[in-house]
Amino acid sequence: MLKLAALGLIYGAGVNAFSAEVRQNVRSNFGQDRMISLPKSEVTDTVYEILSDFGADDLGHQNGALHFRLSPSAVAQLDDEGVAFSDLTEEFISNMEINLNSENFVCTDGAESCASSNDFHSSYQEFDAVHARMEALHNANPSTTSWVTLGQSFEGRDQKQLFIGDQSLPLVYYWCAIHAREWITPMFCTYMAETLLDSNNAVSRDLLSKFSFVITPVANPDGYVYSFERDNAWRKTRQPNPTNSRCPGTDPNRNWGRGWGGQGSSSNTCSDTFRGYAPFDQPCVANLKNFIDANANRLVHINDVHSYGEYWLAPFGYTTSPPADKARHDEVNRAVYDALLANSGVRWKVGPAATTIYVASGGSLDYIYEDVGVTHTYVYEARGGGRSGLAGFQPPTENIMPSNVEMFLGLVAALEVVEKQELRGIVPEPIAAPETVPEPEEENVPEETAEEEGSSVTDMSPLVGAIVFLGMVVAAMGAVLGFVVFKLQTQQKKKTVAVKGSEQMTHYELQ
Ligand code: 0X9
Ligand code: ZN
Repeated sequence: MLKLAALGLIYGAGVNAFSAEVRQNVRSNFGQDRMISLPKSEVTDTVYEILSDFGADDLGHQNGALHFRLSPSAVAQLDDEGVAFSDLTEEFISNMEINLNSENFVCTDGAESCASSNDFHSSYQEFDAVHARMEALHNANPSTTSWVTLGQSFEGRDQKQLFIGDQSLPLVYYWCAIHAREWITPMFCTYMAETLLDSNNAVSRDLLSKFSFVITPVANPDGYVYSFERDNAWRKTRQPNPTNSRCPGTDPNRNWGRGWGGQGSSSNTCSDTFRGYAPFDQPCVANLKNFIDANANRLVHINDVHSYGEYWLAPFGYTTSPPADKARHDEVNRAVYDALLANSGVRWKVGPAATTIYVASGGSLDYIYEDVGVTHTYVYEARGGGRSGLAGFQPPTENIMPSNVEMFLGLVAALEVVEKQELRGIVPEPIAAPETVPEPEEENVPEETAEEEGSSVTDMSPLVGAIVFLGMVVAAMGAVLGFVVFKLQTQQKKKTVAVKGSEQMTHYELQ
């Protein structure tokens, strides 16, 4: 708690508006704080309480370890408990600072100019520039898109959505930056919209014959703006907490209704995982919820895009019990894993959130999967962090385009399975526990498959394109009918199957 006041001073010191200097001030002053790496296995309830009570700054997670910034007193408390943690390397920490101070790290040319630049994906982009980019896409594609306001954030900013495609088709919803500091995510949301609207891209044309899309590029507008103007490590919303004027904000991924208040969320207003006073008491979360509730019968795939660590996470997040649809999730997980491995040789970690990273309650995953009944609900965690020499939620900007491209490839792979399962009704057999997942053979990994920076998803050949087109016409007709029938069949069945004692670890954590 003491530390929180100190942090407030560090972050608040003389900082009024966004500038390179501000970012530098914010991040380069760690004071006495320690940056530590804590193995997932060490995060017991007691440890979580300590981290929560001392308002530890959650710095993300990677390779089975959680990263925190801690005050000396919190460190002493962990020592007393005999917790085994290590310091993050100097290199890891210095990468964070170097990145933030590098030239053109954030586009500062003004929203319109940033938005219309060919170099849009070469810098991180502020809130207005992201929205201007999406609006321009709508203006260029007025008949196939709409750019609408989902609702307002606590501070009155618009939370917006771009609808793409024929809205009578099953709907796919992606949103980005529900966590403010995850700057690489709106870059993906904008890239996703651009790629889907690229009429020269046969893959996108195929997707748009089967699905419609909606994209919210900045789901937590107040936090996002604050992270550029005041504190690039800010994660939460900005809504004040009446019980503690020193620590505003709620973790919008602990504020959803399913399992709210449970493990992996905090009642401490100062914590980065403060859950709020009640489910959905954050307008930006309630707006998402209301939209999802209202469109439950046409949503077939939802992704709440985060960073960092290169993960694709499925339900559940609040319990390690496997969900009823585990076999369906596993088929999607495997497809995403294979696509990303083939692209770059990187083994993304995929699987249920609770067993793949950590148990966390009140996240979007569980509410949407269990309460709303959208089977294919996932969390994407973009690249960043120490892996590949990168650091933090805002890795060097050279990563933006490769990140965009790889995540779009994952999306395409996921939708191929979603289409098979949800539109054509072909579902995998449940797999008996304990499940064994074959490790992909190294020789199957193409050596030179990394996407060129700036390239888009590979187009199909004209011949394949013609065949696909014919297939599409037939498929599109069948898809709508098949989907309606399928939804009716499955709407009622989304309930937890708590297979107690079977810890089905089906994430491919292969390093
Ligand atoms: O903790 C989160 O909200 C997500 N990770 S992040 O580093 N971007 O904050 C992961 C959410 C996955 N869901 C659960 N584990 N419940
Ligand atoms: Zn996040």
